[in-house]
Amino acid sequence: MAVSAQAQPNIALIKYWGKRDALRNLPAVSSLSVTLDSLHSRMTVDLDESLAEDLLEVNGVMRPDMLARVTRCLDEVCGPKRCHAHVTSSSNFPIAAGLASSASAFAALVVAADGAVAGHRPSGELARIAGHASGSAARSLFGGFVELAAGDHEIDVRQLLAMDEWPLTVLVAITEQGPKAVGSGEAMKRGAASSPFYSTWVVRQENDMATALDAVHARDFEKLAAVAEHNCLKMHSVMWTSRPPIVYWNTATLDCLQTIRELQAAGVGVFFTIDAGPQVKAVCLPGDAATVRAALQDTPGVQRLMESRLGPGARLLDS
Ligand code: 2P0
Repeated sequence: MAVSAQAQPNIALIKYWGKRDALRNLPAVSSLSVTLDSLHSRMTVDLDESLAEDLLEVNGVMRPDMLARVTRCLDEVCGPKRCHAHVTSSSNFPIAAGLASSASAFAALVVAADGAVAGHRPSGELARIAGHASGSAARSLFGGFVELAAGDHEIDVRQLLAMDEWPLTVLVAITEQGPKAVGSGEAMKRGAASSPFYSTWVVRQENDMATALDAVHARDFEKLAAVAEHNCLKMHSVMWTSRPPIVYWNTATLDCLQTIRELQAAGVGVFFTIDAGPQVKAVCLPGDAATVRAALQDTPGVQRLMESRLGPGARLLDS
């Protein structure tokens, strides 16, 4: 029987960048994110005894090149003796472009696969399994504000606030639609091996996490804004100082930052964050979202804007 699940991407406000253990895909640092609502990935897992191999279809196209990670993840959820699966995936936003498509895809995959074997695992356990496939996917198992605590041997993921406990709006300014030149796994490896800032990045992360956790619990937007922007720029400093350097930004990325600085100076409740890609995410107080939207729409190089409230975690869909 085919089982389907849906998950939304999450946007890290305190970033995951670097691995403690590449084999088990354990993050070097803790992270904090918000799960989105209107962007989503849907995954259907059909375990089928008549299949001779796993099949993966992404947005209507067979993708054998993306199959290995999916197969490993299915083995972990369903056990190595499972029959082969036909996996169908669709997303309503560009994939591999710094919009956390692997987060929503693998979060949806573990939930659908667990449903296919009636595993009934708790979300925390599914988060760990999703994290082995893609570090950020672990956070999309939960909605609202999510903390991922990186331990020496495992991760612990939990919801800090549900989506309606501190409603915020996220605007995503798309400045380039194509897939990125360097994947984040390779970029993290390069940063750890060659950036002189990497060790400082890792050491300082717990301070940023503590500040952000305080800000979230106090619903202190300005405090969260300051630490999130600082953390984002530190992560990009590690990328820029990697050898060879990794610069995901384009001129429109910088223009968006300038727009957000001008809005902040005018008292608008907004801050930016940028992931492994050129898109700018503007996190806004809901009452200010229309003003931010208008300003970003007028910013040169912005091709498209997507808007989302905070959303729930990964879940099964009725089949
Ligand atoms: C994050 N990113 O915290 C950071 C910020 C991108 C920039 O997690 O290698 O695709 O699969 O564990 O989860 C993107 O990395 O990396 C990411 P893998 P993933 O959202």
